[in-house]
Amino acid sequence: MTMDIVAYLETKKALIDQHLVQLLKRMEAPDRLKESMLYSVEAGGKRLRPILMLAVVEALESKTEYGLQPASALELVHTYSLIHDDLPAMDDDDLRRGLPTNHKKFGEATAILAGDGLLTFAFTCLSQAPYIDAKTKLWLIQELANAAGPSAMVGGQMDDLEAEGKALDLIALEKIHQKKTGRLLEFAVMGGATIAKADRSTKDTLQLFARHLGLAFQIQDDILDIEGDEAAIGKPVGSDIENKKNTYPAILGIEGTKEQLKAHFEKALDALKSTAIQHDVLEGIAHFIIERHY
Ligand code: GRG
Repeated sequence: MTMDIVAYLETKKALIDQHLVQLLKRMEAPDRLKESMLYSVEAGGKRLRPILMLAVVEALESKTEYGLQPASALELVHTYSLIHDDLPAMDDDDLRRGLPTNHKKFGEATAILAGDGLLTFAFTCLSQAPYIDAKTKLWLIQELANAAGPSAMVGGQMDDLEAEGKALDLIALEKIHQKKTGRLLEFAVMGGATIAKADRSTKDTLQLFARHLGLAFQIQDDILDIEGDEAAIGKPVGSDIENKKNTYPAILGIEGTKEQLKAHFEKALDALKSTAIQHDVLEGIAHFIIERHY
């Protein structure tokens, strides 16, 4: 990974962080709810999804600012999913991003409302996104709702809960991940392509890139659970296995998992390189995703 991509990620993260805080500070809400929503948004995170959206907008030679509000809306949805995923009724986690989880800090009721608030406010932000024409806005609203909703992220979470303790095969596991985490990453890429008004064939190729990248992201997440730095990812190493979760290493072993990671990464890059678009930054982000330690 070159220093250039590290600098790119830092610059874009700062831009998104600033925009997110500005949106939330201007939002009308009871003080405690706002504080709780801001707590999780300001707790950090890599901002991979919004950065990916901005990188696609830029790779297609459109303007960064066109993507900023939709990218922020996407991060709000992601943050809501983390708050709810950490709740006692779900993963029951005490730490997230190295800090106490939202419910540990504010209590369960406020954490549930903070998640609800972030999810709904994301759509307020999207509907008010500047520079975006009405047709594109409608597409973004529909697709973000689909990617986050019962047929994708929320449905994938349900499938995952129901699969706990059962032995899944690779196809079933991939299907869950595609729904649970893949579709939101795919929205980052396809949202960026739609904002930048990419043609059909570029969109189709970018979709292939996004699907392989999404699986590579999830596989790396599973590898980090086994090999990762506990302090950096904020959950005990190996906790997914102890909790009888279905993971790539549980099905394929660690070496098989690494082979799958490589295969999806290479397919993602092949797709990217087959388009005529500027691919250096997107390639750098793909490298970051599979080489990350947190
Ligand atoms: C709606 C309750 C509910 C859940 C949706 C996406 C999801 C299901 C839950 C998130 C929990 C989780 C740990 C999923 C595994 C992969 C993942 C999404 C990791 C976190 O994403 P990163 O690495 O996190 O982008 P940061 O902190 O950088 O934003």
